[in-house]
Amino acid sequence: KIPVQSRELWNKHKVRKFGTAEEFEEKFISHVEWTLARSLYNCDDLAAYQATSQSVRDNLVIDWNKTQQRQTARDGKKVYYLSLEFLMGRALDNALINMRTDTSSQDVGPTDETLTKGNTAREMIRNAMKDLGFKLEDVLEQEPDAALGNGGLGRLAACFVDSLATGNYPAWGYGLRYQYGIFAQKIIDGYQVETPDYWLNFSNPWEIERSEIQVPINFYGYVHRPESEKTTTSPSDWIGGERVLAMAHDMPIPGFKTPTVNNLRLWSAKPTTEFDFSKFNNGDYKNSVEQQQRAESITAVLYPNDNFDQGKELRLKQQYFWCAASLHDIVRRFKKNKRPWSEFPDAIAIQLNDTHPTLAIVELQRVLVDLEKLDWHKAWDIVTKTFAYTNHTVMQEALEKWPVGLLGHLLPRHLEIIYDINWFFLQSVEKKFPHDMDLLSRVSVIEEGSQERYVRMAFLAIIGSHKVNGVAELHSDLIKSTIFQDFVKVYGANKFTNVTNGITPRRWLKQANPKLAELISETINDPNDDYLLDMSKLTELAKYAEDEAFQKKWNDVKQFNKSRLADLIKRLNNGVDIIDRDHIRNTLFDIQVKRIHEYKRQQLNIFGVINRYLCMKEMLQSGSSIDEVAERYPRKVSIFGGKSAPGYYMAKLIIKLVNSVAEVVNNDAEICDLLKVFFIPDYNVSKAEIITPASDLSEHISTAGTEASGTSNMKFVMNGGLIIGTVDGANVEITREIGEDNIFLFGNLSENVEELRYNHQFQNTSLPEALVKVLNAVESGAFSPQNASEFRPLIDSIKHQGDYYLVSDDFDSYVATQDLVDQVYHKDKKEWLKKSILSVANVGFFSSDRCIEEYAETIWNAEPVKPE
Ligand code: GPU
Repeated sequence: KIPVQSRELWNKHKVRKFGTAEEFEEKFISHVEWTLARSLYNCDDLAAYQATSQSVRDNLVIDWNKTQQRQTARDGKKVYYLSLEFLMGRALDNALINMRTDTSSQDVGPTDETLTKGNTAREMIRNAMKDLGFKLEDVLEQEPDAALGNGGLGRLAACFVDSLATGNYPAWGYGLRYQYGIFAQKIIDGYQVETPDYWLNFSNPWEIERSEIQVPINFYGYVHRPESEKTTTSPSDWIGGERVLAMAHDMPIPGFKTPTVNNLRLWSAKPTTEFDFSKFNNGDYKNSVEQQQRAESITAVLYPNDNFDQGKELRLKQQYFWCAASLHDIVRRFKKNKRPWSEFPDAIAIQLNDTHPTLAIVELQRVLVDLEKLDWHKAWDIVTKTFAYTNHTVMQEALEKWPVGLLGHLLPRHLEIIYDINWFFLQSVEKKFPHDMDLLSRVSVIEEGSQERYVRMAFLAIIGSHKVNGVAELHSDLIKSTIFQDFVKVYGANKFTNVTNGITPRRWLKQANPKLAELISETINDPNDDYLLDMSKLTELAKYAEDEAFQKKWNDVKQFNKSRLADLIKRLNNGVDIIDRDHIRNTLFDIQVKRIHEYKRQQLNIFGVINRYLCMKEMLQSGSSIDEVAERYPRKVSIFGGKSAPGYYMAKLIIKLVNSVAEVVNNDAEICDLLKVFFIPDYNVSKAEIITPASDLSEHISTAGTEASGTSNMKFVMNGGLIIGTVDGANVEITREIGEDNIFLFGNLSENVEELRYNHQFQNTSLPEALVKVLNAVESGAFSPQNASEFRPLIDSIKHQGDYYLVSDDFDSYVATQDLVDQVYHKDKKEWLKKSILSVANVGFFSSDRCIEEYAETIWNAEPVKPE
């Protein structure tokens, strides 16, 4: 504590944010000299990126400190978002956009008042950088993505922390600081090759290492119960066997147009400083040191699976390490206020992003019972009022379950607690539904298999939470009628709710699509971009949907973005330009970028492309002119991108097929560049920022009932792209919001999926003619002349293995809908542009700000802490 008489001196030297270009320049240069120990003579783009980031970070840290003080003083309910993945992407441009504040009472930092009219903090820095000899765009390119996530689930967490800060919620994210994020994808000879993601190679200016915050975490060992304590529900001692330290790294999360800067705390594993002297004395110094170094492996790498549970011990270790460290932190902060334990759920809400943090439920129960000596039932009441759980999938292979043996070995005390939680739960079920043994075994946290018993993490998460939510309406209905049906019976339907996903318009509109953002703010007369906080303002655009002058401007923006993507593709294609720039306005950019998964059906897309190609060739063979072909199959570029899990054979084969088709189609002179195919390697957040604004059409074509929500569908719509999609996930609500005239829906509905699958298994279903031709071409080696059988497994899955994802059932309707897309795009541009404008006008619902407000009101009961 600083003595009162010293405080005056502190205040005299109070740190200040930069507010003007000149102040920024001064900061920048001092960081070049002092932080980087460089100078005018050796400051390259990378150094400029680092000095800029350090300068911006200085501003953020001032607000970060004030925010934390304010939130502590106000003592409102705090929200903790636990996620094993935060797919943040780059931070600098986002910080520049969010930096401007509205409050003129802030004596420092760029505000609407200190900036020239219509200017932004980003513009100010751009100009300053130019004066310093740099181009902002080139400097921004230096930043590696923070790629601590696989796909939608991780990106959702990133959008959420942005909206939490923007909405001034006292909220922290908790995650892991992986040394390697999701692997970098290289495409070699058409195959995916994984290489490590060295994102921390150069120092990371966006993290603040809190070396003073180190939490000891135990694994293994055994449980000791004092003689006086007879049962497992009474306080017990867990004598841990292995100990590592969790060290905190904080990332400041700035809100948009608010001085609120929240915290994302990521843990990394370090060896303890306790030394094993017995080993040392045995002369086993080297071994002892090596064992300690292994601690670091816990946070070495992100598991690269999406929608799939692999069940590896190290993954379970990661989960406990992270849950235990985060809870320790949360409990420590709560205890400072000396409030009674019963008020814990009034002070704290913890949201579980999928089942990955389910052990936090067990850990809090352990802390309360074993360490704080609370009565079991009082403790459990606190636990269940604190947690809420978000489910992101209904697919069996993605639902986490851990072998009892493995869990009990790693966490012996936790397994006891899980058994007790289950025992009390089953007792309550038995009371409500006497003698229903089937029900008891169906809802038990323990799955009794013939071989091994498993802990079902989703069931544990439901039992330990007061709310369970799905991520889109259809999905939230589906979890109630399928995987969690029995729990609806046990708890009633009110425990289950829906919060439809959202995305942050700051990154996905303003940052990714500056031209569109500019056109919007100019058109709706909103020079300070307030629409980014209140997306209902976008409905103003509807007035101009058929305005020809406006349509032209709208289209010009799209063409600009398409050129930007074409440049990227050229660069990724070793400088070879496959897109004819003279015809770019009449070339439909058809994009599917997301993780490669059979359920997402990239195979349906590429089969559609092959069909188109075969039809074009057929026309030519039967004597049609190229103009006639172009009339029927107008210009199109089919763009794919996405990573496959390294061990996912079928997904990798799909990638190879796309690349093989590209090779043939792109080099077929006969079709005169009317069709092009490209696979964008290493799809990530920063590439998505270029790709998304450039789409005319994007594909969201999962088998109905399999995609919980999807979020890239929202991003594409927000950028004026139209969608071809199935009646699945958030596509349903997108249709409702933007109107069914403005989306191209096709395919079977989720209620028919079961029957269709049954038919494939037990009926002789025939394949559509067009699909047969496609499969025959693939089988003949048309795209793999050296190895005709290469794609056999893909064909077999449809022809002989029950076509689980119903590619054949949706094929004809997919192709017909693609024909309709061509019709509108090429024959009725005005209609197309109208659809595009109306889509953006009505996309407001899908802002993650709305989504966070719903969580706050219906699940957390938390309120914003507004800055004065
Ligand atoms: N999702 Br489960 C992932 O990205 N990874 C996962 O392991 C699981 C779900 C996705 C869903 O597939 C997607 O539909 C949803 O939009 C997203 O989570 C966010 O809720």
